[in-house]
Amino acid sequence: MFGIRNSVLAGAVAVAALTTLAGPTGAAVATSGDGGGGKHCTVRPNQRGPVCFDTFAQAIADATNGAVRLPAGARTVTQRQLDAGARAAGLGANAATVVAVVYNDANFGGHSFTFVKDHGCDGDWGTVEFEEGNLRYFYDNTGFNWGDEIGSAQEYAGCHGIYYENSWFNTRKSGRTVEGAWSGGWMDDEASSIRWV
Ligand SMILES: [Ca+2]
Ligand SMILES: [Ca+2]
Repeated sequence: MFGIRNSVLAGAVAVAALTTLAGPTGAAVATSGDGGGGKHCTVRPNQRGPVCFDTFAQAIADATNGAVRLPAGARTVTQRQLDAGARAAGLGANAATVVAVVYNDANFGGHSFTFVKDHGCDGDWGTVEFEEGNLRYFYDNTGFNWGDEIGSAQEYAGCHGIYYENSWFNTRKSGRTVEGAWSGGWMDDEASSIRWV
């Protein structure tokens, strides 16, 4: 995969729509941000911890090694945008792959966290591709942590999320789950662990 890490890609500020650039060589540029104060984070498989940005567009640019540039105010990304960016950048199947984005508000607002893995899911819900056992471990630059905070979620790369009310996928006692992309409802501010199958 491409070795550019921690690039702050701010080209999206000047882009009115999804733009696919020739390569993932975006230069680091400071931006004015949206006042988010680093509440849009991502973590790639080769990173020890999350990196956070002022805007969701910046987080997606980092998550995709600069391949996907969203409008500065974007709050969501589509699989089509991710695929187009990867194709234009010549990224292969083993490139960083966005598998899910979670938001702390319903309808994809507020803080966001973009989960990036080195491949997608296989379409077999009987096998677990990835899991996060305790969302409380995920912080952003504002001190916010994701335990009992997710309000909506999107999924990508063939992954199907199972969101657990309790940590470590515990469904005993009252522990419940919700599956697939979701927004609001009874799991709002309840999810403590996730598996992607
Ligand atoms: Ca699977
Ligand atoms: Ca919980």
